[in-house]
Amino acid sequence: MTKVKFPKNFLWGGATAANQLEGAYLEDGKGLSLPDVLPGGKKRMQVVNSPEFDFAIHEDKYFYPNHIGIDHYHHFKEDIALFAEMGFKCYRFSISWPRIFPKGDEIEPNEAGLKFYDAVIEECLKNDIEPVITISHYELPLNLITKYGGWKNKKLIDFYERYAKVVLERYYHKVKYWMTFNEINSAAHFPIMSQGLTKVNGGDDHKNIFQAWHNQFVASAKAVKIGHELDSNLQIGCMILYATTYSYDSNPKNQLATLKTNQENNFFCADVQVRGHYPSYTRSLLEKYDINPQDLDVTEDELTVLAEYPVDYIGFSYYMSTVEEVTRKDLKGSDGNMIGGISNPFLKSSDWGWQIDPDGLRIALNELYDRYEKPLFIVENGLGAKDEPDSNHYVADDYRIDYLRQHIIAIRDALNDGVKVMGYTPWGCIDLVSASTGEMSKRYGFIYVDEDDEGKGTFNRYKKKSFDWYRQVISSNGENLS
Ligand code: BGP
Repeated sequence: MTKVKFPKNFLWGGATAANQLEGAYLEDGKGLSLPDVLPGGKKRMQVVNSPEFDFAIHEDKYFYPNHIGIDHYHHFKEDIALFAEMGFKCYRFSISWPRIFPKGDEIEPNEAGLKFYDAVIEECLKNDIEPVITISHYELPLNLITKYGGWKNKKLIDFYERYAKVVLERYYHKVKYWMTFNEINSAAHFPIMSQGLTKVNGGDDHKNIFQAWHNQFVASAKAVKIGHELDSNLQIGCMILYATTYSYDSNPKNQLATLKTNQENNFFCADVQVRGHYPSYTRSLLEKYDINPQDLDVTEDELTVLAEYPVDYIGFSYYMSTVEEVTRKDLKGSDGNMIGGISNPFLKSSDWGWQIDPDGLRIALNELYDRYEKPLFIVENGLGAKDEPDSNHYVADDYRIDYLRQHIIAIRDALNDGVKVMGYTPWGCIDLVSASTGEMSKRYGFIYVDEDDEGKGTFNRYKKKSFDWYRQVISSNGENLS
């Protein structure tokens, strides 16, 4: 049998998020967002999880890297031209909610914010790049947290619906691919980024997390409704963080724990958003956290909306796999993308301790496609690494090329398994601020940005070795990976 190749219309590209690259945090009427109050540095999440965290800016104590990002707000034409030079078929970016609704609860949008995205989209189209938009990527207007308490408050459904309607109506005739919430499931262990919840405002109580999820599911379904009413061809997906999870051994206790962990961490949100109803195991999941279903505010009308407007495809991020072990206490733990786990003796880790596992991507693709039989879109993948530019600012990032090559081979093998994959957009196609640590030195890009962890540098852009490599991957439609 001949091997399956990448389909002709495969969406090769790259991915970013507004808060991590735009900067210009108060320009043209933008309001403050959650990432604007997240300090930079490895202790970022410790600060956010401390009982003293107050959602305010303390410039005397901290540096706030998202205020400047990589100044893409003023460099977007140059950046998109570089993406075009690599041959991008698509570019995944997010719209900053507080650029459009600075406080989140206004009636009228901020026209200057919309004008910026008019220009970004125009620039993509001019370069034959298909825009892929995330409506909400870890960027709640701060006011929706400080005044309303984040996503546990049902009022956010209406605010999100208004925002989604504005951007969908403005861009539906130019943008076909959308995602409603970035990594909606990450709240399982880390509700600050997607739900605006941390210890000080109820993030340590799982009842709030489940209520917030429900509100987000309803908001997401309403966005699908709006989009499909504008144009039934729009493709509106969910977006989940997927960490392939292995049982440490054949001990049935570990196997069972792995199954339960998969349900909670990887599948729960997608089950609701793809199938349009809560999965049967919701009962035991709520029981695990001592939540009485009656205490959640869920109406019949909302359940109808969920059933009527499931998503069209599954977008997901994949960086690493993890291991589950529940019977022993002596095993070494591992870092990871929000989810840690046990260290896997068969895998190497990145500089930040994320376990590198291309086979895990093939497994993820098979698991997701078997379960949902809907197209999959790998909208984040990549290696966060320390780059050392030479005196000409050139980075020979063979380690990144190797990581991406192995993952692209895994996608090709999954296509051969029968999985339908729409596209692949490696994360941080241009270096940007890390979400978890706020560091610039955790770089993913094909393009080096001269800027350090304190926001100092020329902000000049330089092509890395991986830039030419990826251009050749795209031009050969995934055939030439050497
Ligand atoms: C995902 C987020 C991104 C991104 C990426 C890499 O979880 O959707 O926003 O940042 O992870 O993570 P980090 O930036 O922490 O290395």
